[in-house]
Amino acid sequence: MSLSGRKKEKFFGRVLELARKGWGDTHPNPMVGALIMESGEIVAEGYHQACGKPHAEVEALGSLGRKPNPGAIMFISLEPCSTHGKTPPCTKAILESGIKKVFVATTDPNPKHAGNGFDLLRNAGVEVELADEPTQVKAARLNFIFNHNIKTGRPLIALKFAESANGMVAERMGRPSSVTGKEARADMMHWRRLFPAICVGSGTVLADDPSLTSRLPENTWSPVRLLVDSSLSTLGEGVSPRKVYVDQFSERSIVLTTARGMLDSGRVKKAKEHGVRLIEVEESASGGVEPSCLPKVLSDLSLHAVYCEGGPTFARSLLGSGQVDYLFRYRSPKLFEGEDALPGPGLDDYPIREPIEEELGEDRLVHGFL
Ligand code: AOF
Ligand code: ZN
Repeated sequence: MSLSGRKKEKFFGRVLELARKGWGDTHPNPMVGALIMESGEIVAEGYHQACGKPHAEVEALGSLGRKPNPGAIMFISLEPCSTHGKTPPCTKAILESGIKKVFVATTDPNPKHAGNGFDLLRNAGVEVELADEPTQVKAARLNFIFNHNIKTGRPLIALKFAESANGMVAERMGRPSSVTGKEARADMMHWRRLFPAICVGSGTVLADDPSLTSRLPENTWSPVRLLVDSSLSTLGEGVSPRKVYVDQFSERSIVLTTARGMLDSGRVKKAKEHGVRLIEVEESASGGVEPSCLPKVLSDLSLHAVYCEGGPTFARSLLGSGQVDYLFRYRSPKLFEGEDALPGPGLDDYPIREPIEEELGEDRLVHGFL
């Protein structure tokens, strides 16, 4: 049975939708979706729910609950794995199922599998067809965190920044201004849910007392919250307890500080009282936390990616140290033209590679690699 281009597009669209059901839950694994089609109809679906759990292909075969009919076709958003990891190889499951035709959206960049899954299936007589170029690009981009991890062996550091049309962050220093509208803010919540960690500087914790959670209509979730605070100022005397230290997710808050911060016994004691963990890292030449410590801190905590937010000082220090792999740049049509307007980190100096542009209400988002 041959499938029309439109049908293929529809089924590839569906496996990508299924893959996205694992949004934020699969690290360090990729998000993957799979479906089984018989006589032009979808008869089973599955997706990878979490690392250590069955892969999408196995989920789809399991949900069918019987052997696929002769002529059944499988669509998968990623090349099936070919070796034993935490779970058995999907190529084996496909061969045992008797499925003779597989459509795949993109190859697995994991060197253990890249291309091997295709070879193994083809050598066993299974027809394998790769999606067209735009679908391949879309499917690969969905797993930009996994791809970065597997190719570089490093966590992915992303920076989010929202600015006015003339590159300002606030109308006035020390007073948070609303830069973007509700659509952009909802989008940020969605990205917060993808990343296993979020990171801000002490200035933001002091000025805004943010919760740094992902508040979505279906639930509120908290990434690991990394708070960069060289002198533990957020735990200072007279500072009322910040939300990140006392809310229901406080055990997910970790402060990155310096030897100087650790010398302040009163502040260290306060951290202990809140049950908040402190990690001592290197001090930069300017007396802050050295931004280049971030990849190691993340790796030590088994965090594969971080979503950095916060003010222009923090953003500038991260960008300046060359630590940012991926940028989310939100721009509002507003102009903050007053004399007191607070300038952003000068993002025009950081061109975005492979940009994706989105319209969010009145605002625009461009995101991509640096
Ligand atoms: C697939 N389908 O749903 C996923 C795949 O340790 P394991 O057994 O979970 O294997 C993890 C690797 O398998 C991961 O690094 C990636 O290359 C691939 N992920 N492959 O066929 C899936 N999640
Ligand atoms: Zn697999």
